[in-house]
Amino acid sequence: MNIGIVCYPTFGGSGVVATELGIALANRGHQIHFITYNQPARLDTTSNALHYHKVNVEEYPLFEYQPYELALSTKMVAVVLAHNIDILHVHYAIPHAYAAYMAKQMLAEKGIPIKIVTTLHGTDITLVGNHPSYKTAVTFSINQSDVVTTVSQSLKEETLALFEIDNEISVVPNFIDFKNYPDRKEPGCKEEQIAREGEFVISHISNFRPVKRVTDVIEIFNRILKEVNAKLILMGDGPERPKIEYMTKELGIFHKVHFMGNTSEVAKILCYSDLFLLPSEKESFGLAALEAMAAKTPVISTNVGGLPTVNKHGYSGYNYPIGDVDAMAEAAIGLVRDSLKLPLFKEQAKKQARQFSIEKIVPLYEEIYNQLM
Ligand code: GMT
Repeated sequence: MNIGIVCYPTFGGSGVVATELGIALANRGHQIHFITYNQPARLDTTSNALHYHKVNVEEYPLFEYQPYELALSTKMVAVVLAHNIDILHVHYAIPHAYAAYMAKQMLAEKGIPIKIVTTLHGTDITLVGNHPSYKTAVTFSINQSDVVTTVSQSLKEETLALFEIDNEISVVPNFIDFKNYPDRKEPGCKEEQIAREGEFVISHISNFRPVKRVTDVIEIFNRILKEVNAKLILMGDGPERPKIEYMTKELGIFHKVHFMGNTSEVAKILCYSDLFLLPSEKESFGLAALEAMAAKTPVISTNVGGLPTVNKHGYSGYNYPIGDVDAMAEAAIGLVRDSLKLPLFKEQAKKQARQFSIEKIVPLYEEIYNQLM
C-alpha cells in the first residue's frame, strides 16, 4: 500500500509513534510518505520505502499567523497525486485531521477517492482540542474521518465525553520496538558514562510543559536524595526547563541533576536507569513510561489516563494520585533500597511492556488499512 503519514516532526510522543509506525510499515513492504514541515526527529530516509515531503509555508508580511493548514492540505493533494497514495494517516487532530478533510474534498473534485485515518493522541483532545477556539472544527474533522483511533481506552472515553462524536472509535495502543532496547549487559549500555559508583540512576523524559509536572519530578528526587545516593537524568526540553534548573539550584541539588536536552539516545540512557518518574497531570497513554519499561526500568507515575494500563501498580512500578509526591518518593526509596525487589521489578517492567510489542500492534493498523481498501 502507499500510505501518507502526517505528524508533528518533533520529539513529542505523537511524532515518535507516527515515525516508528511508518518505519515498521516500510519494513512490512509498504511505501510510506511522511508529510510534515521538518524531517521527523527519529526518521532515517535511507530506505527506498520511506519518503519525506516538506510542507513549505510561504511567509507574507500581511499574515500575523502563517496559514499552515492551507500549505499542508495543498501538499497532501500533491503527494497523493504524485505517488498514488491510498490512505492518509494523520496523527494528532489539530490541524492534521482538518487539513486532511480539505485535501480529501479537493481530490474528490478530481475524481480521486482517498481514505483518512485519524489517530488521536492526547492533548489534541484533553487540552488543546477542547478549547472553544478549536472545538467545533476538531469535532467536525473527527466525525468526517473514515476511521478514528485513540491510543488508549481512557482517551476514547474522554473523547466521547468531551465531543459530540457520531463516528466509531477504535483503540490501538502505542507500541515499542524491543530491538531498540538492549538489556543492561549488552554492549552500548555503559552505566559508568553517566553515574558514579553507588549512585542510583533516576530518569525522566518530557517536553517540559506544565502538564508533565516536572516540578514534582524534582520534589520526588529531592526526597529520594535525602535517603539514598542518586542522580537524576532529565531528557527533553520545553518551556519549564529554566524554572526547573532554577528550582534545582535553590534546593542545592543542581550538581545531582543532568539536563540532557532533546536527545535521540533515549534507549541508551534508559537502559542504565534504575527508576523512571512520570508524575503527569494528564497522560493519554504514557509512551515515555513504556519506553522506560522496555529498557527494564520500573516506573513511578500518576494514575491518570492510560497510565494504569501501561504501568501496573505493584508489578512494573507504582502509580499514585496527581501531586502525591510523598507517596511517590516513599515508593521510589523503598524500591531502590530493596535489593530483591528492584531486580524483580526491572524484569517485570520489561514483561509488562511486551504487551505493547511492535509485532502485536502494527498489524492492528494494517488490518484497519485493509478494511478501508
Ligand atoms: O504530551 C506529550 O508528550 C506530547 C503528546 C503528543 O501528542 O506529542 O503526547 C501524547 O501522545 C503520546 C503518544 O501517543 C502519549 O503517549 C502521551 O501520553 C500523550 N500526552 C498526553 O496525553 C499529555
